[in-house]
Amino acid sequence: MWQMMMQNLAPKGENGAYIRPESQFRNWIKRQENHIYQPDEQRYHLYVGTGCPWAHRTLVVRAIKGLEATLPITIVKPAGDRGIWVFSEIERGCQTLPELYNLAKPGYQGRCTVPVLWDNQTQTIVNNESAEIIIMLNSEFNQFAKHPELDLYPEDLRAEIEQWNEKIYHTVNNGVYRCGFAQTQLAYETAVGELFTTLDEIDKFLKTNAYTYLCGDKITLADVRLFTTLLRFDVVYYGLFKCNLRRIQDYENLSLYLQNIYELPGVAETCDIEQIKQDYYGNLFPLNPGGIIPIGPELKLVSGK
Ligand SMILES: N[C@@H](CCC(=O)N[C@@H](CS)C(=O)NCC(=O)O)C(=O)O
Repeated sequence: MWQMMMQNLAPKGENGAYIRPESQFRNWIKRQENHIYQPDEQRYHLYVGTGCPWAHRTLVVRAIKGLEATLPITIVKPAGDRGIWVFSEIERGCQTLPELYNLAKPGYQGRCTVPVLWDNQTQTIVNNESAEIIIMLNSEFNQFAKHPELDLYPEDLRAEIEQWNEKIYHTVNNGVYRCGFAQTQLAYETAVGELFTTLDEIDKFLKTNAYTYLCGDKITLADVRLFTTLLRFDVVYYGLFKCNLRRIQDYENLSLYLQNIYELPGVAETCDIEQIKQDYYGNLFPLNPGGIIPIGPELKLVSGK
């Protein structure tokens, strides 16, 4: 029974390793003549879930670029018993996120994930891949942003940023899910090994280079992507996903790094530790059938809401 439930929650390959499905809406908002999706004030809408680290990336970039007035958001809630995201109030005639996906693409069969970048004008989903949404939010809305000067993806650092992204996506962002959703001992041990190899490496790297961020003294999209996973690490992944070789608190440099990003203006407001715990522990039934939410740990570094 556990295997049946896990298969529904987390598709796996032959060796029991978790395989994340590809996001399916991949259009781009561009400042370009005759392009269908032009940036504009309040033309687009962002759907996010508080627990979700991928959606959280978009909230962090929205906050540090100062795009709150330009891009309104709706927070969806997990309906644990059904394994889907639902709205607190009817939204565009829909009660659930799958209904919204169906509005965008009737008969849609894929996973109905957050974040969702919705276009009010054409009434469809522009993009549901966080890695791409944050690139658009960084560069395409500068005429409306409070901080247009802040470039999180500068040309001269792109190769370096992408190098970090590739490693961190596989071993850390998706790595924690590969630990938590593994369906064999070997798949789990492989994922844990890779996860902590990267964390050890980054901790050492920050120290050796006396860097505040992954690419030096300026925050980039690589940091945003790492941040949302690190924030959840000690409270959720360490326990629920069995990523328990070390905590982020045990890493001198990584914990300082996490704290520095948390303290950037606007970022703490996007972090709701209690809700994160609730969303994960309360809704991933096969991993925590009783739905009991642990009260700890006491966080030394991050005093979330
Ligand atoms: N690659 C996607 C992944 C998004 C994702 O997996 N979101 C999860 C929440 S953490 C979700 O909505 N899952 C619902 C489902 O798979 O049915 C992205 O980065 O945007």
